Amino acid sequence: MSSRAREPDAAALRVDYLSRAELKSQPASWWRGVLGVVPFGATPAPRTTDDIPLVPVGLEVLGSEDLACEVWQLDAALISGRTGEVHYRRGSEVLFGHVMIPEADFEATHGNQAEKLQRVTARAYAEIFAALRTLGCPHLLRVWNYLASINEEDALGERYRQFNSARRAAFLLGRRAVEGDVPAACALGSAPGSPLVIYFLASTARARALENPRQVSAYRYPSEYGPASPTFSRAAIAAPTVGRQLFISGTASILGHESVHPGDAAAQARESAANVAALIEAANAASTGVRYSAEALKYKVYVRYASDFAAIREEFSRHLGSRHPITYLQADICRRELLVEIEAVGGPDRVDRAGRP
Ligand code: 3EB
Repeated sequence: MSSRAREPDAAALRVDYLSRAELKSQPASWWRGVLGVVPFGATPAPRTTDDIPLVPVGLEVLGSEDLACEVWQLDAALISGRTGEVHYRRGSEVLFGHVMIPEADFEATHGNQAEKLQRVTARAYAEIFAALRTLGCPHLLRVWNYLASINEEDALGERYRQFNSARRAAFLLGRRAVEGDVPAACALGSAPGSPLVIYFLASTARARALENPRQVSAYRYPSEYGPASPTFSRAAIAAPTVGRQLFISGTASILGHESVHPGDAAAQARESAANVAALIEAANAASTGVRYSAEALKYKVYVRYASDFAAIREEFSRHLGSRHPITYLQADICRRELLVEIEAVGGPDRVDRAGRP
């Protein structure tokens, strides 16, 4: 027996992608259930009531702006607040938060000017971990990282690699795992001079981390990709109390640990879609009583060059299904040869009664 319903005891966390016009037309009663809004695109951010987090990532939208605003919602009584640098809004089991710190705040007064990305990253993660401790919501489920000029090199090396060193050190300092039980994540490049922006979902219950059998775990990447491995899992399944949503991390054209199909955006999109399929299969193998499918997920795609947008969209329409919401954004990907990256989130599309506790 199965039904389309969510589990009856779960406060349903969900995401929707709306246009600015749709956002503007919502009544106050709707806004009460909003955890946070991430408005992509160049036009001015929509006004939210003052206490709903609005995350200014600042990436450009490619194609239609109909799905430009990412809106996280929870069917529960929500409260907002700020602790340290973290703005948040939460229900009893789930918290949405963000930090935004300009690198200019960390202009070295002495020593190496290039250290500022590492210092700002250390500070942002220390703020997040302190907030999660204070708020009693310790388990990071999903983290979105946006940093300026991600592929630029300075005296300390490529900025993404510097970010990885600082992120891993911050996890260790916060007494957190750096392998295995680590959050799903993505890390994308924003425009030069943009602040470091991190937003995240955390919960009172531990998520289940998943890896992709087609890829080496990112936390075990060899040192040719930088002195410290990235700290993220390939996907995470939220606890039953949150609704068992599947969060697929930023997923690119990587097999093993190597980038494949350099210079071919369409082939990279196909390989990324195959990696997403492998993760859905891994999620189903790890779950009893629920079933995930590509059709029930919502997607965000990051495209390095706008000139590849049409070819990439064509591939994802074919491999994921054209009926499904995909928001396309222009962003730099964390390895220079990668032209596209895709992430996904969604609840199980089938809950078997037998699987319920
Ligand atoms: C990769 O698989 C591509 O550093 O948080 C994907 C997802 C990527 C997350 C991160 C990086 C991150 O290595 C890049």
